[in-house]
Amino acid sequence: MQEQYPFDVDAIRADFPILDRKVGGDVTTPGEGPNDTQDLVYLDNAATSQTPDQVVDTIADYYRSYNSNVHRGIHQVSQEASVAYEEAHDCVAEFIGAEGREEIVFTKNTTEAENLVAYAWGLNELGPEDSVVLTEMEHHSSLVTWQQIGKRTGADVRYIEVQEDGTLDMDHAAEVIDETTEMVSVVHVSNALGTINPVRELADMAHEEDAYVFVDGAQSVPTRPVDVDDLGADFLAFSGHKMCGPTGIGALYGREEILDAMEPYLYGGEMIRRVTYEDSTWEDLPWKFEAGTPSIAQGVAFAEAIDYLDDIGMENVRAHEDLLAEYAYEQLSDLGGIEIYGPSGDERGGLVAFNVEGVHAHDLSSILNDYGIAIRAGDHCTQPLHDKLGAAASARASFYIYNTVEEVDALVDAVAEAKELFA
Ligand code: C6P
Repeated sequence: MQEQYPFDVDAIRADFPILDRKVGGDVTTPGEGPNDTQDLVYLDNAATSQTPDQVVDTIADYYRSYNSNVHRGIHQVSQEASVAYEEAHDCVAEFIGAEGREEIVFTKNTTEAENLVAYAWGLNELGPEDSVVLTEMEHHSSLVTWQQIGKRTGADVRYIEVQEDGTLDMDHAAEVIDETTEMVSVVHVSNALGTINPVRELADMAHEEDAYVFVDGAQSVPTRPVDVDDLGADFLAFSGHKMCGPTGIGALYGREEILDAMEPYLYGGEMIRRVTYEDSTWEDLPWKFEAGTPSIAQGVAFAEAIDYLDDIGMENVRAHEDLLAEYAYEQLSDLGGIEIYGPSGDERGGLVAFNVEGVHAHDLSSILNDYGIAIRAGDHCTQPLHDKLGAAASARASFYIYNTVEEVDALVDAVAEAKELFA
């Protein structure tokens, strides 16, 4: 099967020792399950991807060799940590086509990046005469955040409708984005529907009205080439843990002149230039937005994860995602009695959310767990969208660089068994 892949998947798998472990469906101390006999089939990558040895080694090397606080010490070890941490910003900038490190703020994750802009920009700039436009498929990290900022500022929060086929109603977008709109916040690839949204088209509409565009890249940056200029993004947020990096680190891209004009989000050490008892001034970008001791090891390892993906090539990552998602879509459709959410073909990213007639998604996930197959079941932090779909929950398989066609077959076989069981 290897020849059908855009890169050597066996070689990639060798970098992820966790993929060799066995599981048995029990909740136990890690590695001590009494029934751990099944191969782990990890299809929960949209929640968190696995971490290659290269990234794990980078974290260990940091703690073993140059662990120190950044931007504070004159001593050599602190200088080494500072250089590595700063260069990690350059690496992220280059990966998404930003101008430089000034435009990259390290955050805890996508959620924190969304909150940073909502608080530092939204609370200061929005009022009752303004509107913020989201889509009905936004993740809670954007939806709840702007909803609450709307309540506090009086700004109207509007939603572009999702159509039957899981794509956005662009006529409706043209209606709701108007002269009152100050921000359009859109998820690039939906974590629930898999839909790849026409961000550039939405950005052009937004910019026509002098509104900013915030792109939630949590599912797109890990899985395809993303360039902020091509997208027309003023802001872009993503998380390291969904792209071979560690947890606790993510990035906010912001256009330099916008970040420059924004108030800080968190106050404290690291982000100031001069402090008196009466007042304070702020450090240069991006440090103005990175108060306190940052996640240094995670930041350095984030850059290593990006190097790892760059070596594979993001076009190849996308091709691999497409191959597995299309195959899974076809095979699950062929089973019958399965509702698959979101569009098929070109407009879908590398995940498939579905429900089996008569089987609750949690039951399905639990049965798959007995076969060693890890998927996600729930509302995927998109409750209003699930209300609209008329489903309390859905099952979701999501793929990454180390997944194989055989693993999709294992998923489909286990879903077929579950169908039989509940028939
Ligand atoms: N989605 C999923 O299983 P954080 O948790 O901050 O790293 O990412 C938040 C987030 C924002 N936007 C989108 C589109 C996302 O998919 C996520 C995370 C996970 O789908 C956890 S709910």
